[in-house]
Amino acid sequence: MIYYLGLGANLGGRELTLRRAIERVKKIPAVELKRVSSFYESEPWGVVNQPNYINAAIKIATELDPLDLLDELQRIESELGRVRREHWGARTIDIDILYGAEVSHVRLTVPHKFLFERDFALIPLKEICPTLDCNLRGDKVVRVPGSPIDFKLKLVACVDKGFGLGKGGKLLFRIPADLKNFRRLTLGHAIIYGRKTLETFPNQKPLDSRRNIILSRTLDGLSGAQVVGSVEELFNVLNAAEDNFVIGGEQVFNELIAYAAELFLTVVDAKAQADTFFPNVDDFTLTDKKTFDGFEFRRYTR
Ligand code: A4P
Ligand code: MG
Repeated sequence: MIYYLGLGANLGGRELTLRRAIERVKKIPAVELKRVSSFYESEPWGVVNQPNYINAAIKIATELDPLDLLDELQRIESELGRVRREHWGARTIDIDILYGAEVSHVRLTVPHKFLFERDFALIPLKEICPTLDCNLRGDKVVRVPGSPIDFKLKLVACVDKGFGLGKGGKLLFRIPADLKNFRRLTLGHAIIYGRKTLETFPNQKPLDSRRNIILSRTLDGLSGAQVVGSVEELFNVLNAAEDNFVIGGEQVFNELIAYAAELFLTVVDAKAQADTFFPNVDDFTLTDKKTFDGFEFRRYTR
């Protein structure tokens, strides 16, 4: 089942709270985070004497019963709220189920009962659900920086026909034209990868002429690379003005694909015995394809 959630914060570090809430939704078992909107600022709707809000929408796929999903979202609200209550004395995050399979229950109504009266909810929702049919009221809702999608992450991988990535800690293929293309794409930019991918590099050393960022909970530090222990930390060190390439492996792709703007896939016309796979790309559109003998370069965008 697909659901679109609306998030809002109006106290404290609003952008950070939203990013944390999104990461927590991503970690709910049986929930797959598919897509994240930009962040938008607006004046409080329906209430006065409150600071401005920042709102966002996210798309998830889940097998959870919608009431169990609501329980999980309320748990996240109280976890993030509880930390803040000491400082601010108020709840600082709202997570509503905006849209998706219809629900009519005393605890839950989907679509959200005020969805179509609130531009602050509709504008981010429409960004990630372009087929939504709605009329805006013309309220002032301004796109602001701070969303993880601002980093325009680009995922790069070489896969087989079944989107297999590797086997036994090694890449499936070493195609000179693909390696050349990878170098051309990433040179001079930031590359983000996991510890297992580091181990596939020559001498297990960071790659030259690129800003190397390793996402790892276990690695302490490494010369020639910056190690970050979480996605939250990654977003604190990334620069939205830079090109940020995510280069693997499976776990890192799974962590970051929902935040990605583009995918660059080399698809080899062969079927290998892979044990790691690139995530599902259903939420992207194939926008460019160049076919060569035995492989093709594909570019997907949102
Ligand atoms: N509930 C029923 N349907 C839903 C649904 N689709 N999603 C029930 C989530 N919850 C749903 O919500 C109260 C009860 O609604 C829940 O226990 C659930 O069983 P709550 O979040 O505990 O309380 P609340 O925040 O007072 O209600 P609500 O409706 O979420 O608040 P609002 O209406 O979202 O108001 N202005 C701007 N610009 N941006 C904002 O984000 N937000 C609010 C909060 C006011 N003004 C705003 C914004
Ligand atoms: Mg709510």
